[in-house]
Amino acid sequence: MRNTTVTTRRSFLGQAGAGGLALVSGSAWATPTVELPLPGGPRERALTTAFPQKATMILQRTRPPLLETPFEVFDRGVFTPNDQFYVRWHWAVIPTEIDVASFRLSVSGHVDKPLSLSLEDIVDGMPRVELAAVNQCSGNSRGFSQPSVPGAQWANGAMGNAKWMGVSLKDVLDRAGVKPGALQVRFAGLDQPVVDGAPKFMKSLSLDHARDGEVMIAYAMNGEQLPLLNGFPLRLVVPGWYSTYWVKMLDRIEVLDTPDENFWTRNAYLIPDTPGADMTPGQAGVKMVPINRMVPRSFVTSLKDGATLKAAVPTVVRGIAFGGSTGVGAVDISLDDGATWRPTTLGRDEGKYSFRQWQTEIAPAAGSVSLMVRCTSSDGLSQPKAMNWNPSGFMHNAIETLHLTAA
Ligand SMILES: Nc1nc2c(c(=O)[nH]1)N[C@H]1C(S)=C(S)[C@@H](COP(=O)(O)O)O[C@H]1N2
Ligand SMILES: [Mo]
Repeated sequence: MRNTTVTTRRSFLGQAGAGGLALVSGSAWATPTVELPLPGGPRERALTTAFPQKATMILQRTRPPLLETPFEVFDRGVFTPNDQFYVRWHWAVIPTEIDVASFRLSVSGHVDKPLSLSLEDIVDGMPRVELAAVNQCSGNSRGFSQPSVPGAQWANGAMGNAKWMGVSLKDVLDRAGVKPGALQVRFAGLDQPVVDGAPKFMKSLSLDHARDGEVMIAYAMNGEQLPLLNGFPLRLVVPGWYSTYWVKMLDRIEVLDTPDENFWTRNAYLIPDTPGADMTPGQAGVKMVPINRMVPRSFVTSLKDGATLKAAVPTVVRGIAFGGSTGVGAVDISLDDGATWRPTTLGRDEGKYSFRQWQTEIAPAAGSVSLMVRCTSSDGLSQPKAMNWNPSGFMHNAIETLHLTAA
């Protein structure tokens, strides 16, 4: 047994000994609010501290929980603290307690040797890997869709960056021995639908993707166990891909020799097969494909929209960016509605799938100022000026503009 807090069996046992966690604590709902102006939505949202292992979060929905990260958290550093990392579940039947001694991860299907792995087998018996990666919901920023679309009305806080620690999915699949003819690998967790017959949440990856050596089964984030609501004790991490594939409370891996026909892989999480997943509302005959790689994004974190700054005096502006499925090549800003752009200084590189901080100074003359920020990935992909639209509000990544006053 290794002697670290993160990985010893004792620390997992400690969690089980907590006696179970109510998903919502009894504390009062009368909470402060945060301004979250979305087109057509209420201007304000409730803040909550009622969820286990979570500090202040924006309450989008209680059951199943949808909790958004307050945006100012992203100004504090490139790693999003576990206790303010966003939360999203599809079904409300989520275990509130995991018995870490009896928990098993099964690997079955088209393999030579089906496996049933204990947490000890995984944590202490396999090579450890570590990787920083952004976890972003496909529908992050959906609340800005115009016309509006159904689904969680997220602003920009359905994303977070963590240093994930675990084992490589490839190592686990190699132990089981994938048989020739295998096509896909399907993942499922301990959560269950609320009504009989409703489709259990499951997602699949192609076999090649599952074996790329980067997809991992994580048991820790930012040096601690996963919070229950972020998938304790194990979750899939699919670097560079939207979080719908990052199955939480992972307890079942199936190797398939036929394409996965389950609802969540086949029918849900589809995007138009067009540049930027963009289409016109009501447009017919658009080919839909499963959502996959993320696209570049960047944000100002040190100033809020509507802020006033001193005219003609240098003000430091900083924020975060990510390249999507590859690294950040450059982050540029514009003070003239995108006519000209100038580079910012990038912060420390924590790896190509991580948030990266950027910083620069501006000293605008008195008057109103619009500040635009644009990330270009290391593959040369840039954020678009106009927001895309599709029926699920997926893959928003338009250039952000802050309206400021210099006085
Ligand atoms: N088991 C399970 N895993 C899941 C989901 C779920 O409903 N059940 N939702 C997925 C979606 S759509 C998102 S956006 C992420 C959210 O991860 P987080 O709650 O850790 O931020 O979990 C993914 N993994
Ligand atoms: Mo999501």
